Amino acid sequence: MTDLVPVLTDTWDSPRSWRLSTYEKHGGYAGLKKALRMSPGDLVQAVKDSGLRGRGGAGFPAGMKWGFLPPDDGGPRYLVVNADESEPGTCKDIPLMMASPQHLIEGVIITSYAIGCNHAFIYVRGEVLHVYRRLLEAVAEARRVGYLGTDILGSGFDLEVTVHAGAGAYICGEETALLDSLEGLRGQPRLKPPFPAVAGLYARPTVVNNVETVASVPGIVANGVDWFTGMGTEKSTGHGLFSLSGHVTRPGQYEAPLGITLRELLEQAGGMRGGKPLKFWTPGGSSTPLFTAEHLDTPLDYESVGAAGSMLGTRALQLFDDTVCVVRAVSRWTDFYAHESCGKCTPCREGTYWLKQILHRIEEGQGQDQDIDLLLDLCDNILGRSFCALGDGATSPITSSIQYFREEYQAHIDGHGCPFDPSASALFP
Ligand code: L3W
Ligand code: SF4
Repeated sequence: MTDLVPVLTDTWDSPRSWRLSTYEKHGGYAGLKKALRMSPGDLVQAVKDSGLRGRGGAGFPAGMKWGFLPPDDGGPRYLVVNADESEPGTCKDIPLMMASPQHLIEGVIITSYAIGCNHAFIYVRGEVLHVYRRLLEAVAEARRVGYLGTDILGSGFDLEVTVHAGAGAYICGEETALLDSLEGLRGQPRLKPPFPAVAGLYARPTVVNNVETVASVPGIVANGVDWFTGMGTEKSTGHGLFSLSGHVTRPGQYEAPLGITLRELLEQAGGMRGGKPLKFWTPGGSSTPLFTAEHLDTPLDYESVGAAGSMLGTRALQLFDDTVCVVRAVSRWTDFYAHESCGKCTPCREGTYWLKQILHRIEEGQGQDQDIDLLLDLCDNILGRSFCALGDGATSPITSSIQYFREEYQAHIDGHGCPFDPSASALFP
């Protein structure tokens, strides 16, 4: 049995957990004090050695990304924290910023020091004004005691942090669309390369990292690389937030070493709600191919989930019992992708709209015999041909649900409508 490891979540149950004083009482800012005695190069090397991988979905090694920055040319370089959490089911960064914003702020200061940045940005999803306000307050608290501003703790290092609220578009979580949005442009992905590490915000070298990635840095510095690599697996090291939602007895955040299984997490979360059987689930939000009950023992690390045909993504585990119609669930997600498609490229702009129309007609009992293959053909023409990951992600729930539940699609077509009782499930009514 793998135990939970409260690292980022260690203060969440404390009264006024978001206060700097609470964070410091639990050992907060020990990492920064240690980091400022190290050289920036040694810090980058420590994060490389820790194996910390990006917690925003792609799992790219964080230290390697930092190491991609070109040598200092005297001009500015930036850290941009991607706090635009919007992936369906993904709900880890927002609770983290609400419950313990200083974890993130300390991570921002250490990361900025390591990469030579004097102005960092936190780009927060537009709809979550409460998070925006909490971060503004946390930045002000950190500044009051000298963790931000000029000559931080007498080190000679200066840092300003700007918290920026977006306007509420899923595409602005794509790192280059986020940068365009931050520059005041319409948020649409840029062609890569150049990657942000080379030409990012205002065309300057920029590290874009997810909230949880940056918040994991203080622990690595304070406790050491061996502490971090002692958790997880050889290639998926450390701890991570697993967000359980849907038909589960105790939904919420479960912080555990990477490589834990859903079966083990479910034991902590009181099992499936009402003891009903698990029908399907997402390992990392709706952009990752669905899993079924046969994957309950798949270790939730990048390699094992990949080998089983999906992606670890954001570890947003959405669980659905057998009252849920998979066509309806997939159709709802497809509505989301069609709505959020930024319109820049044809396969995604047109394709997601077509997918949505076909799924709606299947749901409404007007599906045609060739529709299942038509969906697969459309997905085949979107996957790998879209400009960014949004188009690819839109195909994942469709192709995987047809792989596991083709007969359920066929039943909608043969029976001229949905065979499920929509009132039986509280989800996707
Ligand atoms: C410099 C190179 N940098 C790669 C950097 C790149 C980026 C990172 C990962 O998609 C995934 C997507 C969604 N020189 C580099 C380099 N980089 N090669 O590494 O890049 P990439 O292209 O692998 O992924 P991405 O575009 O960042 C993110 C998946 O996440 N996802 C979405 C989650 C949504 C949220 C949310 O709402 N918060 O996280 C869920 O699974 O499908 O595969 O920084 O610059 N040679
Ligand atoms: Fe925009 Fe979709 Fe193309 Fe991405 S894949 S650039 S979201 S239209």
